[in-house]
Amino acid sequence: MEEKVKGSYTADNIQVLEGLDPVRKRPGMYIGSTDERGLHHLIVEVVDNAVDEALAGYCDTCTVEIARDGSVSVTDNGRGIPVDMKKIVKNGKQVEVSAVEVVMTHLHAGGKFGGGGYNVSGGLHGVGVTVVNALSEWLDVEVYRDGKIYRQRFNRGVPMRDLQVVGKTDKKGTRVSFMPDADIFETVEFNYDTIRSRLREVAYLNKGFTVNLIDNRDGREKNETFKFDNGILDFVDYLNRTKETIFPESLYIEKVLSDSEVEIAMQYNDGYSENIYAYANNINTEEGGTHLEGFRNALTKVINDYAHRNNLLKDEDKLSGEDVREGLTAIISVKLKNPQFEGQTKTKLGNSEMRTIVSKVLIDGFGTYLEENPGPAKELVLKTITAQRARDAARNARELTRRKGVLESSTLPGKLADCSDKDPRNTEIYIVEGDSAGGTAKQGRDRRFQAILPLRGKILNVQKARLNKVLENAEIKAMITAFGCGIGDEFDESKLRYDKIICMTDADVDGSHIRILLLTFFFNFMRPLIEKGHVYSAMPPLYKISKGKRIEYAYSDKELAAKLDSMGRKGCEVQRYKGLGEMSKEQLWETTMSPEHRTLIQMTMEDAFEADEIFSTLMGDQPELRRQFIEENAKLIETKDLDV
Ligand code: 0RA
Repeated sequence: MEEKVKGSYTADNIQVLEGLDPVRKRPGMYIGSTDERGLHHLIVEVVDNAVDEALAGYCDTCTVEIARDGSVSVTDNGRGIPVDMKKIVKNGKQVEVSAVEVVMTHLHAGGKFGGGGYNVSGGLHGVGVTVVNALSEWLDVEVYRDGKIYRQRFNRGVPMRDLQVVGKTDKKGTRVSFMPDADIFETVEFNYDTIRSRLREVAYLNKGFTVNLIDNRDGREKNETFKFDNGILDFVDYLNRTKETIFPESLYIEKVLSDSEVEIAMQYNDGYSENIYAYANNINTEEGGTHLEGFRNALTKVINDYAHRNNLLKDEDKLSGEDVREGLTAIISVKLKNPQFEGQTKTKLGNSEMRTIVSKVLIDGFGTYLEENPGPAKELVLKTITAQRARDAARNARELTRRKGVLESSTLPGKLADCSDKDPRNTEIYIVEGDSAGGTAKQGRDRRFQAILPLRGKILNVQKARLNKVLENAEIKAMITAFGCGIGDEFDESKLRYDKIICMTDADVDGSHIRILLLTFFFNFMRPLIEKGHVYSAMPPLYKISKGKRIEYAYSDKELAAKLDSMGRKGCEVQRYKGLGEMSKEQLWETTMSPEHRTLIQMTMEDAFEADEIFSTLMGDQPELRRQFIEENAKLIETKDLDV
């Protein structure tokens, strides 16, 4: 290696480039997408390597730092990527390069040399840190190992020179710093909150593991640490923090069975929704899979068995899965050797043995809990029996409504101004607050592809209401008929009449409430709408700034100040919109409805989940709590700048 001088790398470069070329050519195949989601996935890939080290017992801390230049570094105190020399074949010749370089430039080389254990890294797309390297303008890797600091730099996946020893250290671990490649990604600006929520999840899923997040960008300096000694148990308590719970303490079951590790945390609350989150090797298996099936089957069995044995339920009666999951918050986290991920987004666990394993663990752990805690056990069974009765009543009500032709009626609601294009791939529907804004929107829209549905006032708080009440609500009925896709079990995406469902509300507290209520309604009754990315929020501007012929719009006080500065304050006239209804149809089109100029925000499951959680508090009658929530959830509610 010694006689290797700078420049002699050229031949190898071509080889390496070829090796990572597929990644740069089709980034979507490796990280899902090149939008903001894909961008943030880069961080996840590196963090997952640290988690692997933690799972193997070598690492307890990971620090993610956003640098002032917008690059990100991920530091862990694991073993450090191995630095020994490896023989590999390049251009038909055998050469020696460091293991660090092999890991960084060869897809699947990250596959830990030897060693059992469960790996989370390279999980979702099977590639890990190599892909981050391929998709970064530059990447610096530093390894702390055997008392030395090693460093290597890559540009767009190509090593600039061999791995170097650059100093001494008594630390151990790895630091990977990278600048995402702007040629690849639609945006290279990292979002603190997006990173934060994933890191918090990682910390919940790996009890005792410390995750630090530091933002060093100018004006955005921030620093947080996540560490949960009780792991997913803390997660369940967090999810239930605003709710009344049934068990005195949340339940935690942990067991290693047939080489797989199963962790379950659960608690019932007095609400009606079911919130079960299943993970496999730290990956959120959004499409479910065998572990979730095992859990569900076992839950139904355990509760029915207990109820029958204790004469709480007649022999011939049976509680359904839905009944026993009403008000349940649960996290199922499994770790296994060779996870098989299936499904559209590769987030469905396929290993059939997990069905039996999880089922056994739950029957054993939860069965024992019920036997040992007759008080809470009885309360739970009575709750599920109530749920069953209510469900029967709701089913009858639904039958009734259906017969009346409300759900599947072909007559669209009178308030709906439909669009002329009937191809749902091209169309969108604006849900607008109030008749006055609705009127303007109807006049301002492009009627070929934009439909308008005005809502009168606030829609029903669906979380606290049962199905039959929900279906009686006029605003909700109007939405169901307009969308055409049905609700709940009968939801059918192929019948959806619009591609985009856009909530257009005022930029004030009431507007936020309505948006949160809408989101909660979709979350509880039409969840796939959010999961499939059909739901958006349109942001109307708060201010119009005119100077002579020039007109600008600002969406916050901050932006107003910035725009005024850039336009030169003199001679600027500022108009503050109190509501959508105050805008002219031209202004509404120009700022909020024209696909060319508008800012649409896609609503994510994360948004919906937060909305579902916080809205009960928002709609409650405690103004102080309400104010506090609005402040804390400014991102979601976007009213922070508005002195509520
Ligand atoms: C390959 C093998 C081993 C560890 C790693 C890679 C590793 C990669 C990354 C990426 C970020 N942090 C990391 N930490 C470790 C096993 C190490 C050994 O056997 O000594």
